Amino acid sequence: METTLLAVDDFVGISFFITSMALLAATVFFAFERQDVLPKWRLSLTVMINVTLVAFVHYLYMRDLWITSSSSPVTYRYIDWFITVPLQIIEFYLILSANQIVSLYLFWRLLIASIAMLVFGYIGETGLGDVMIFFGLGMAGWLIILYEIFLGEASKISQNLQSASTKLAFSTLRLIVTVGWAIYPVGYVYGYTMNEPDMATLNIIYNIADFINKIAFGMVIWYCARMDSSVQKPAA
Ligand SMILES: *C/C=C(C)/C=C/C=C(C)/C=C/C1=C(C)CCCC1(C)C
Repeated sequence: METTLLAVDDFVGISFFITSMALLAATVFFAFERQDVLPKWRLSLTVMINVTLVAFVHYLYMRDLWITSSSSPVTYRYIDWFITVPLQIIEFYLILSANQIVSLYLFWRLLIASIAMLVFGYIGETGLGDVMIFFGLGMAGWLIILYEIFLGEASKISQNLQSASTKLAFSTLRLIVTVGWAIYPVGYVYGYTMNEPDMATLNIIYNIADFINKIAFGMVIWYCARMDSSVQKPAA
């Protein structure tokens, strides 16, 4: 039956709803917690507040588009990603540079690789270019990021980190960018290489991925910031 409300069996719509509410809760949480950490972590938390807030607003639009028309909100989705993914990638730079001087070239390499990954993904998903060729180009962008954080300059800098909490933040976020981010290309391949493009499954997979990669990513930064801040507080 045609409905403009969330239907009980609309599992894609339900997944949009759950992720949107979780993003709202995460935004409020990070905003309050920001006051209670050492100043050097505050910029990282401010960036996370932006990530979850911008994503929350996009989820309201994506959710409505899906619930009212069952169409895949690909443009809203990519506008969200174009804002939030570079912000998350910048977190690596912020975390490293809170403790030592880091070259600005590293910042630009990470930024450009993440934007390239998304531009190619958008071209592939919207049919502006061949779906598999542009998938491959998008994969190359992600692999450049992985190279940078596992073998390149970012990884070398992280080996010299003195602070245990910063070390933990770097290595856990790196794990999220490897395992958590891998969910997206899996969704893409599943969504577009079936006999019929499967937009319901694609959107459920992307919604789960966004839940993990935005909220857990922020929680890792928050946890490490708190750990650092409580260690350095004078005893009461
Ligand atoms: C908050 C949103 C996040 C963290 C989105 C991340 C998106 C990706 C890691 C997308 C990756 C893709 C590839 C690696 C290949 C091409 C297709 C994409 C864009 C889905």
